[in-house]
Amino acid sequence: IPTSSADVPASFPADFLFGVATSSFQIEGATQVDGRGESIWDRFCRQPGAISDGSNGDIACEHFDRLEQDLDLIASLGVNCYRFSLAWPRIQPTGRGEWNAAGLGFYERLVDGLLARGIKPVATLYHWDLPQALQDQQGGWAARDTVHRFVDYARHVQKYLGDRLYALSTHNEPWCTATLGHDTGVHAPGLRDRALAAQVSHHLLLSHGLAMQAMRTEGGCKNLGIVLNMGPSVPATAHPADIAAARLADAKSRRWYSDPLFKGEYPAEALADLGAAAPKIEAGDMAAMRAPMDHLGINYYTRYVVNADGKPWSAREHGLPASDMDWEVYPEGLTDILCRMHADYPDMPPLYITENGGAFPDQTLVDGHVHDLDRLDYLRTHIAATAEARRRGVRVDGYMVWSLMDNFEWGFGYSKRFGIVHVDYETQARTLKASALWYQDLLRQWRAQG
Ligand code: PNW
Repeated sequence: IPTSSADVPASFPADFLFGVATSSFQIEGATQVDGRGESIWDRFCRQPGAISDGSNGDIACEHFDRLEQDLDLIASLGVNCYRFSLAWPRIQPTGRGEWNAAGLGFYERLVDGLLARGIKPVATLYHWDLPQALQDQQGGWAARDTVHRFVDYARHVQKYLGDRLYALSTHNEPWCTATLGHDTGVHAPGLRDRALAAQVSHHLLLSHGLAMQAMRTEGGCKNLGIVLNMGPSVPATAHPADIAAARLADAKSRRWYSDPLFKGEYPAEALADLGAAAPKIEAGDMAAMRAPMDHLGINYYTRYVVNADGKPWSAREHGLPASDMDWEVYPEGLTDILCRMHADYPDMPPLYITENGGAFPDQTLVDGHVHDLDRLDYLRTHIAATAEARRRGVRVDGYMVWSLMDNFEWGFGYSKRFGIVHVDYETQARTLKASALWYQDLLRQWRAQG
């Protein structure tokens, strides 16, 4: 096992956040326990063909029933923070009205268990598991009323849990909810309508801004923000058409979300591209989205190579290193995107890398160890890329590996493994992979010099 390069631990201050990340639907299971309501992902999984291996989240990693064991597992890694999400339908089964104390109780046990182990809880309110009732009754995020339902939910969590959370983010990757959920249809609720997706993105950003306001007033957690997925969009060739396409792709995916947050406007070229499919915006919406934030979470996996003809670009076909998702392994892209955000938005709060990691096929050897040297190398080079951005003056205050353990990878079911801990889905046994042992060792070295 290659050891961490000596200079990397020295690039991170003693108060840097080093953690691992998960989300509720991907690990919890127990979807019908303690009054949890149905979520749009429970329903989507039952749609034939929606999930490549035909699986669902009913059992997942049984994290709900293995909470104490998993808390010990997290602590054994030596991380100082843990990023997780709360399942809205556990806390409010139908997304309106009645609160389910037993549901919130689970997250209280999780948070208290982290604090008892000296680990900072970093929570996300919405990592895609919308109460199905809101979808059925009003079309979910397509309806403006869902914005207000989310604000109520955010206020409730802030009131009962906020003072115990180190950081609280509203949404995880609103681009995925809007585009994958409502335009390409590969995520729940599985719709394909470009105009609808644009309206959903507007409601997500608005719900973020209004929830920020409500949570400030409520008091509790004072470190509030949002999590966006991004990577550099680069032209496939030097042809002007490809260059223009890459610029537009960047405006439609990254700046569509970050411009409203920090400039109070949508990028003009993206609005022009949408034309009649542009969202309906009411007076005051853009100002609300710009609510001051205390952190911005960035999820980085790869760069995006863009062709003018819109054809998907395969890293593998180009002979480039790629993960099991066919996402190019490109650590420089992380430094680039962090520097780009720093340059674009002078008022930006401190950044956390809230997700970074890779799916790689399982390599279990006879001795029972998982020698995931590809993942180990991915993490090593991306942590070095984070150090490089810091060296160039970008304020990055945290880094969290996606993921703590193998889990339900959305449309791919259990066929893609992102964990630094291996999960045997027959026995639910957890085994630290080589990447986890390496991360443990890196954190040991980093603590030793602090
Ligand atoms: C993120 N894309 O999802 C999510 O936050 C995680 O829940 C997920 O497990 C992880 O990344 C790995 O996929 C994404 O198609 C899903 O560009 C798809 C895309 C990006 C992020």
